[in-house]
Amino acid sequence: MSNLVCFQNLHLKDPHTLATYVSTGGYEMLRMILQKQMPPEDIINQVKKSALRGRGGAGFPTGLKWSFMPKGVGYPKYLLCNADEGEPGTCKDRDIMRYDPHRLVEGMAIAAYAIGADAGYIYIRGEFYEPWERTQAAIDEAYAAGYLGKNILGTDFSFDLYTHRGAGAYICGEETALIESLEGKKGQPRFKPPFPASYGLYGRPTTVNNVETLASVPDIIRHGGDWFLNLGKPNNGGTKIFSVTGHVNKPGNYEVPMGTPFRDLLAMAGGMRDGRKIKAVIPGGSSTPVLPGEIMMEVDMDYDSISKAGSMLGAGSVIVMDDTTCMVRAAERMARFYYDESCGQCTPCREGTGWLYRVLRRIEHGQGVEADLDLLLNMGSNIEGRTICALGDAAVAPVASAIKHFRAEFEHHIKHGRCLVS
Ligand code: L3W
Ligand code: SF4
Repeated sequence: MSNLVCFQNLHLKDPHTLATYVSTGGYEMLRMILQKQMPPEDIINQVKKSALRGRGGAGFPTGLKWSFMPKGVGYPKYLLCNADEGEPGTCKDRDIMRYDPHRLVEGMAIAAYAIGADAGYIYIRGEFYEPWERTQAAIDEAYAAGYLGKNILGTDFSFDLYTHRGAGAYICGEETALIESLEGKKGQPRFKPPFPASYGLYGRPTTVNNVETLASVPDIIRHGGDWFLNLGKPNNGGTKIFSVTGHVNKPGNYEVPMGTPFRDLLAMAGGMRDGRKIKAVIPGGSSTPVLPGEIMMEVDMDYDSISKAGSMLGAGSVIVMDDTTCMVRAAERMARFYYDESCGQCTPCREGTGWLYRVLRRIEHGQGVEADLDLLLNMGSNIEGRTICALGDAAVAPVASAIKHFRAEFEHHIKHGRCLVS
C-alpha cells in the first residue's frame, strides 16, 4: 500500500483525467458512502480519528471543524475549498489541482455529505490558470458521470460544485475575506466570531477547508482514520506536502509522513546548493517565524514539533537560506509583501506594515539608527493581536524572529551601513 496520499497517482499517465482516477479506485468511496447511506457522524468520526489537521496554515482539527456545522437549520449550507494558495513559498495545492483534481472533487463530495452541504465552491487563485482549467474539466467530467449534481448516483444526495477565480489578492486566502469576495464584495476579513460554521457564505453555515485537506479525505474513508493517523504521529496524522524552495539543489513539492526529520526532507531536496552551509529556514511560509539552520536540523516536520521549536508548520512552505543570505534584506522583502497585501481595514496593520517596511528599508540601505531595532520590536508588539485577521501577526513574525535569531546582522547594518555577509 502506498504511503502517499495526495500525490499517489502522479506517476501515472494523465492522472488528471476521470479515466485514470476511476482506474485507481476513484469515486468508489463516494459510491460506498451513498449506497450504504453511511451516517455522516461515522465519516466525521473517521476524520477525527485520523488527526487530519487543516493544511492551509492554522492546523485546526478537520473533524472537529466539520462537527461545528449545525444540524436541522435547513438549506443551503456550503462547503468552500480554499485554493487561493498565496503564501510566499507554497505551491502544493496548485499541483494537486493540476495533477489529481478528481481527488479534490471526490473529497469535497464526501465532505459535503458529512457536513450536510448542498453546494460547494472552489476559490482558486487567479494566477493559477492551468490548475483552474484542470479542476473545471474534472468537475465537468464528474457531472457527466453522475458524481456531482442532483441525485448523485441515483441517491437522495445532491451536491453542486463550482469554481471561482480570485483576482490576485493574498488576503482572499483568509477564509472570511474569501467569503466576502465570493459574495461579490471587496475581499476584506470579517470579525470572528461568528465563525463561518455559524455565519458563513450569504450568512449560512459554511465550512472552509484547504485543497490538501479535502484531497486527503477519500483515502481516510478507504483505509480508515487509524491508517491515516499511523502514517504520521499522534495529533499530527497523515502525510504532508512540503514545498521546498530557496537554496537547495532540487526545489519542489515533496509528500512525506508527518514527523519526517527536516534533515531527511532537505536530503530529498538534494541538499544545500553548491554544498553551502545552511543558515536559516522558514518552515511554514513567510507568515511563520524564521529559525536558525542548526535548530531546524534537529526538528521533525509536524505541527507540534515545529511549534515547540518556536515556529509553525503553516502551509508547509519550507524556505531554505544558505550563508550568503542577508537576513536584513530577507526581512525587508517579506515586510514589503505584507505592506502590499494588507487590506487596510485595521490601523495597526495598515499603518504598521508600512512602518515595518520603511524602517527595514532604511536599515538595509545603510541609513538605520541604533534605536531602530527596538522601534521595530515595539511596532511589532503594537500590531500583534490587535487586528481583525492573522495578517497583522504574520507581518510581524518574520521580522521579530529575524531580529531575535540574527540580531548581530541587523546591528552590523546599522553600525557599518552595509551587509555582514557580503
Ligand atoms: C468554529 C471555533 N470554527 C477556529 C476555525 C476557523 C478556521 C480554522 C482555523 O489563519 C493561519 C494563520 C496564518 N468555532 C473555531 C473555529 N475555527 N476556532 O478553524 O482558525 P484560526 O483562527 O486558527 O486560523 P486562520 O485565521 O484560518 C490561518 C497561516 O494560516 N498561514 C497562512 C497561510 C496561507 C495559505 C495559503 O497560501 N495556502 O493558507 C501560514 O502559516 O498565519 O495563522 O477555519 O474558522 N471556536
Ligand atoms: Fe486587513 Fe490587515 Fe486588518 Fe487583516 S489585519 S483585516 S489584512 S488590515
